[in-house]
Amino acid sequence: MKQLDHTQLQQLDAAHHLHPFNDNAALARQGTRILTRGEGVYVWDDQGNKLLDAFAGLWCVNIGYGRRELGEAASKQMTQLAYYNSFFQCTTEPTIRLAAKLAELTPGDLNHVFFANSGSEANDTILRLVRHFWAVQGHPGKNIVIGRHNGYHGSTVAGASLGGMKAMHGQGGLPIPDIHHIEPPFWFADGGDMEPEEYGLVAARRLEEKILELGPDRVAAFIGEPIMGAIGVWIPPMSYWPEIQRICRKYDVLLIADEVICGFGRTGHWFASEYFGIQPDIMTIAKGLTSGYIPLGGVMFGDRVAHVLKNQGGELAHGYTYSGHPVCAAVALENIRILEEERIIENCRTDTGPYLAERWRALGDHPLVGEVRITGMVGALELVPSKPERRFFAERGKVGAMCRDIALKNGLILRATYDSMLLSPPLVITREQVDELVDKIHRSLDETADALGKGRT
Ligand code: PXG
Repeated sequence: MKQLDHTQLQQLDAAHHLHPFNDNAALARQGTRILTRGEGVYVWDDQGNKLLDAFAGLWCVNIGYGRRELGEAASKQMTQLAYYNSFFQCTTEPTIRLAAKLAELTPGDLNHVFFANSGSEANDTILRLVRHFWAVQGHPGKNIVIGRHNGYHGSTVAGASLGGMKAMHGQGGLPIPDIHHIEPPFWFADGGDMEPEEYGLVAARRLEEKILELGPDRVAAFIGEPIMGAIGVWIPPMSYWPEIQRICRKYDVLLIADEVICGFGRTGHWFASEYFGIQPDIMTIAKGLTSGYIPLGGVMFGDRVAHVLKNQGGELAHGYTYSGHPVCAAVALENIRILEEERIIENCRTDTGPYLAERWRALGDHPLVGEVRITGMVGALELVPSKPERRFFAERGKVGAMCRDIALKNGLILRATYDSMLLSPPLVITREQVDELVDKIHRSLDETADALGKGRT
């Protein structure tokens, strides 16, 4: 292969590659960053910069970069049987083993999996199959799914429709019919004078109002991220999810937890549903399932839904060429083995997570930080114009982008949504690396404050 230097690669990228979630014209002018290697919590770019990835790629590299075992598992399976489908009365051993393992790991009676290749696809599967679930039982009109404004459930037609991102709805004529949205729980902006726990109940009861408005015989399911990730790590009060569950049960509405970000340890528990004390009927999984080493997503179904789909639905007219891909399944099994044997999630819950939380919370003293949010290893800092008011900057997103760029210059990858600085490091981060991360963000906050002419700590 011909050698290409940095500039040549950037030029080819600008000429031929449309990047997701980017202003592609601006990116082409600026030139994309080219990552070359990863080890633990660090990645390197082709300019030799070493960066602490406080975002685990895109919320997914839970076991950290550079684990040879996953490459070896993929290589072994590719050599033995690179592909076979799960259509036509067939499947493969890793696929079966993974299905059984997921049934064991996920809470309650989520004992059945349908494999997809991403979180978006998994949510497309859910939209079709929950409607099918009600239709085959004689309720074709019970087909509305309720999501939340500012929720994120992926970029496909169903995923983006279930999500509540206005900018996404604006591209492609979404949402599709029979999807409705309620306001999400975000105490910082919406809680007023209420205590967070009281506010959690108020926010959850918006679901009841919406169900009654639409009619319980029309509402098939409610979908939500246990913690809303992409919009800015909005962590609901503990009162929220149990109340949502109570309402779903009362009106026989299926409860769908989209655990694409939260699943596989992000909160210090295998699944956030356990942390919040709920038992969903359906769960979306992806990202941490393979720690991002290979694409894989899936839908976990509880016994009730799965039994109807199996016994009353006839042929399931749904599936992807790569549903249950043996190489992806082999990598997922190896990823789960590492998570279990190295007690990564347990360690995060009992040691490194609490340490990170303590150091992260201390950043709340900074004059720019109006709210600190964190659970396990997912968190955010809400940057504000003036404390202690809970108010956004007039021009939203400018300061967040500034802080993100300064952090990058300081060797730290952070994501900004508007002016929320988001945290989601690999779960294997050590205490020393937590110190490095927090020191770097502290310095970046100071430099951002300097640039804005504000005080520093
Ligand atoms: N559900 C949730 C909760 C997600 O966070 C998806 C579904 C879709 O998964 P796939 O694998 O199809 O991407 C996601 C993905 C961001 C960002 O800007 C977040 C995601 C994807 C892209 C960008 O934070 N999450």
